[in-house]
Amino acid sequence: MNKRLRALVWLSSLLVIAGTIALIVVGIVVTDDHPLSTLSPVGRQGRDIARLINPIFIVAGVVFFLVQGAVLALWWRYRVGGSESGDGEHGFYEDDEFPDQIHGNDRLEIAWTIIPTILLAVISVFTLVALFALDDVEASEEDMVVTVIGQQWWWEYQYHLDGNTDSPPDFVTANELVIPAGVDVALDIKSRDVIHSYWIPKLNGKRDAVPGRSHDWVIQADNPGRYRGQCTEFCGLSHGYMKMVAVALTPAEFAQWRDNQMTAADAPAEGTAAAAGWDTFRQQCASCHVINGLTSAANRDGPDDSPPDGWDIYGEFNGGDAGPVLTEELVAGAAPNLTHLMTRGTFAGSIFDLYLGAGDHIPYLELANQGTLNRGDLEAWIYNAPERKPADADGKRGMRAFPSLSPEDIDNVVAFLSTLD
Ligand code: HEC
Ligand SMILES: [Cu+2]
Repeated sequence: MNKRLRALVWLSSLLVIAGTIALIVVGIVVTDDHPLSTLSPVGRQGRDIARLINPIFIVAGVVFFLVQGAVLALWWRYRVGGSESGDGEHGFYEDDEFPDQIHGNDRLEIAWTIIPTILLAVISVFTLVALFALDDVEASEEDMVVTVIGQQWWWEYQYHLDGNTDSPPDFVTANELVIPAGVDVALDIKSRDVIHSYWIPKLNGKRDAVPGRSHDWVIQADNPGRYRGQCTEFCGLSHGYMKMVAVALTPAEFAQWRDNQMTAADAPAEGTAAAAGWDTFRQQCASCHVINGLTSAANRDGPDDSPPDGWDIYGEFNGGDAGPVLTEELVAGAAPNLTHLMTRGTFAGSIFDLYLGAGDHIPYLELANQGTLNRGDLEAWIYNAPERKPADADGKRGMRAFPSLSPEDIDNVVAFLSTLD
């Protein structure tokens, strides 16, 4: 073997070893409080998953090092030393020399068939047990159910406090799923357009949102906190910007949040900037956005109680027996309900913070009072949303741009939105 080739072999082996070590180090660093890490679960279901994958990872790691070790050992033992250093006794061979060749080894072959079979059989038993446990999503009849609806490219949540998903929801919100800590919360996952997948890695595995179907899921968070998520089924242009947050509150805080969500908005006092903003909103925005008490889904331009054909007052398309009807026209169909916009920490598929530097420092229920509004991103969004988050060019997805709004109009609209807490 010539010198250059030998150097190459050395180099690539070193790279493999260094790469493996780097991966492990990165893995360890990343698992330490990474917002989207499934390796640091904080809920019952997340823990069940971690309890399954951690031992498998260790077994796989042992197998990896045994196999790689054997490869390296054999390579070392039978390397060709070349005439300059070869002595024939320490695994060195001359260039044209070969070790004794053998063909077949029954014991070895049976062993390396049976051992992996046993390993895989054991793993599959534990996997099935975990899968069945995760699938056990029976909620009792009266328990709250949240219908989660994916659409390009944000999430809607419809809260059914009595657990009855056949009746209209008690209230509707977007992107931030607020739940009480410490209890199982039943989700009913749907889609208004294409397939999405709901995933809050610290709380549970992912569940697909499939048009025309309804998938049960359940999540639980041990402690209050904000846990990030991401749509994990490629769903078109802005898939990467389709994020969400699960917010767990203490049961008392949750009750407070829930009661507030059920209140309707009031029209701003006459003569204020907010009133001027409401005027603009009524003309430009109410065709898509619902604000309970001020607009309805029906109201495609001004307060009105009767929804247009095929729509219910919650902005749900019901022209059909059940579920969404997919036509070319079917648009993701709805826009976020903005009644309590200011109580959320993020907006637009949770890609922007609604408050500057709020992080976890401001208690969730105090965001609207104590937070400093992220005006820059909010105003830029209202002025030209597609520039911040690409939407389909056909105008049937996402929010359109409003190039005709003057800076003053936008200030007024933001003043109006600021009243929505
Ligand atoms: C054509 C329908 C449509 C119109 C008209 C419209 N929006 Fe939107 N808006 C949307 C959709 C859809 C989203 C969600 C987009 C996303 O996150 O990708 C959205 C998102 C938003 C959000 C973020 C809400 C959240 O919780 O994430 C705000 C704020 C908003 N719009 C304000 C406005 C204002 C103000 C106007 C009027 C100037 C307006 N919208 C007009 C469709 C519309
Ligand atoms: Cu998606």
